[in-house]
Amino acid sequence: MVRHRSSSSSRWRILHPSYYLKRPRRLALLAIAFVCATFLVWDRQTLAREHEAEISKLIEENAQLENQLRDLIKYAEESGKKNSFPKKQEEIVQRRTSYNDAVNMERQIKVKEAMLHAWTSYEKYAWGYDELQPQSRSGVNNFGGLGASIIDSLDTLYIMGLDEQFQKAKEWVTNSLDFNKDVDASVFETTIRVVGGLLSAYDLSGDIIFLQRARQIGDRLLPAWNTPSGIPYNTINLAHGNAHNPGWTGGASILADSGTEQVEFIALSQRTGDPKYQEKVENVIKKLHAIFPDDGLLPIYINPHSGNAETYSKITFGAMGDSFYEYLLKVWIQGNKTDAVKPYREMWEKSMEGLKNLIRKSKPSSFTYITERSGSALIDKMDELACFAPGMLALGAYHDESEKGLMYLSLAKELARTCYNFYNSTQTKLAGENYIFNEGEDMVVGTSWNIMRPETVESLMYLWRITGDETYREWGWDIFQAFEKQSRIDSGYVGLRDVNSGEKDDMMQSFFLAETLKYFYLLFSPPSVIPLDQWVFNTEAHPLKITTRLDSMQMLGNHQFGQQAQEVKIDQRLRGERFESFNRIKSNILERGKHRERILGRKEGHS
Ligand code: DMJ
Repeated sequence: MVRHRSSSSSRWRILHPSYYLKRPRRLALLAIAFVCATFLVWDRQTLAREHEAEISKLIEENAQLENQLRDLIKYAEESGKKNSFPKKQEEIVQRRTSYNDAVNMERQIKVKEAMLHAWTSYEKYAWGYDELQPQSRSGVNNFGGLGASIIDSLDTLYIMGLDEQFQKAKEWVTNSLDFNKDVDASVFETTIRVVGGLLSAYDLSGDIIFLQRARQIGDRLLPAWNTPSGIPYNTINLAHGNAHNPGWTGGASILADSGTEQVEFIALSQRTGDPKYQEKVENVIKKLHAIFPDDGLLPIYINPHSGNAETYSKITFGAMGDSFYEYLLKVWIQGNKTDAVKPYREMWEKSMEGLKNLIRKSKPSSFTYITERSGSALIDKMDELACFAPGMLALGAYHDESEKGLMYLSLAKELARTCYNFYNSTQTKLAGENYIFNEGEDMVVGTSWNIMRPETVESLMYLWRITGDETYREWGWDIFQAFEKQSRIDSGYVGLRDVNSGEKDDMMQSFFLAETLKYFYLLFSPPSVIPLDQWVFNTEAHPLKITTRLDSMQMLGNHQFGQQAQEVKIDQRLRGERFESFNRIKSNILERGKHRERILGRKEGHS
């Protein structure tokens, strides 16, 4: 025991300074060991620093190479312009964006954060209502009390990967959504927001509850088409099914309100196997085809009894006309461009010929704009709503590899420049509701409010995807920043009463979440996120899968074997297709996430 204690105390002696003072050689050895260790650590740090410098040099070189590659692609595009059709250009964009694109990734994240802010504000102050009034921090029902903001947001949440929020919205749709409302609802608004939103959620997630719900509301809307001509009444009581037109139209049906249900109701038939929805809405187009003028431009009022156009009413690509023209093109795309849907494309092309006659140039800056027509007189006024047209033209070009397609694309580019200037020319950098074109002063704001509409951003998204020109993304970023500056408040996003004074209103429109923020997000995403050759967006920006179209007879045949069986069959087919494309989208998003982490990791390493 004694021996043990003494050996252990002798071991600890080496830690005492007096031990070394008595042994100078050991002290010297210790000093040398200390110097060597310090040198080693210092050397490793130097190595790490050199390594970092090398990495940043490599990143720089990589960026230079990317620039060179972009120039080369641009050069190839320029030199092959005559034969380079939009589709090929989208492939170029695809390749290009697979390279490091940190700026757009950061922008995409900012947009996602904006969506989260809008959504959580709605969740906190207006859950279950149609829309949020951010200043009063309360909800309001403008669309029959169907929770329009929730349904309009489903696909945006899904695409942005906001899974928790999507699940909560789905639970609400499953357990709380009630269509049995004794209120007059707009057939058009309910179709594009609710039917469209639910079908898109179904196509994206594959969850049958969304299809069931879409079918329930579709059934409640159907009586609106029971008119002598088949042109629908635009308002319907959701509980009782009695339909009529609003008093202010003088009994007429509105062109856009009657010709913008085709994409949704055709999709509903295709997915349920029940032809009744598609028959009602296609009959409308047949009736309009019968009165279609040579220039393809219809007045905004149609008589639901005679089926004739009210020729006293104006012709416009803005309010009340707009999406009728959009759907002629989109039904053709949705139907896989087959013979069954060819008449839609033909009608659309006719309308585009008519559109050319409405085109004028401003003075002095030569901005291309779309006039309105009353009788034979052209009115030099353009709605911001008409800024969907550049996107529509570009989409038409994307699906038409001919000289005509290039003409559409070139008109689209000119109009997009005008629409961007609607934003860029105001004090707040947000566009007014419409513009008057006066000789000598280009454009001046007419109606001065901005309700955070999506049309310009929508067109920028199409144009960027189809041409690969980064200018469209830069313009979009300018507009996004203006919304952040002018419209964002603690409790959501609001519109402006006046785009020059910046005075705010008290409304967060559901289309801000459905469309404006979704199109911003897609503008900064690679084109593989909801690719244009596989999806078609309804007019409320709800993407629907392009599927091989069954005609009514095929559906009826299938129907006899049992509606439920057909639903399951179609559901399985769609699920297969969805799986395939969503696996692609998901892996793309995952890849981008990893890429971003790597970049951020590098950045942190540098600071
Ligand atoms: C949306 O409801 C749709 O885009 C519709 O086609 C036009 N109006 C709003 C957005 O501005």
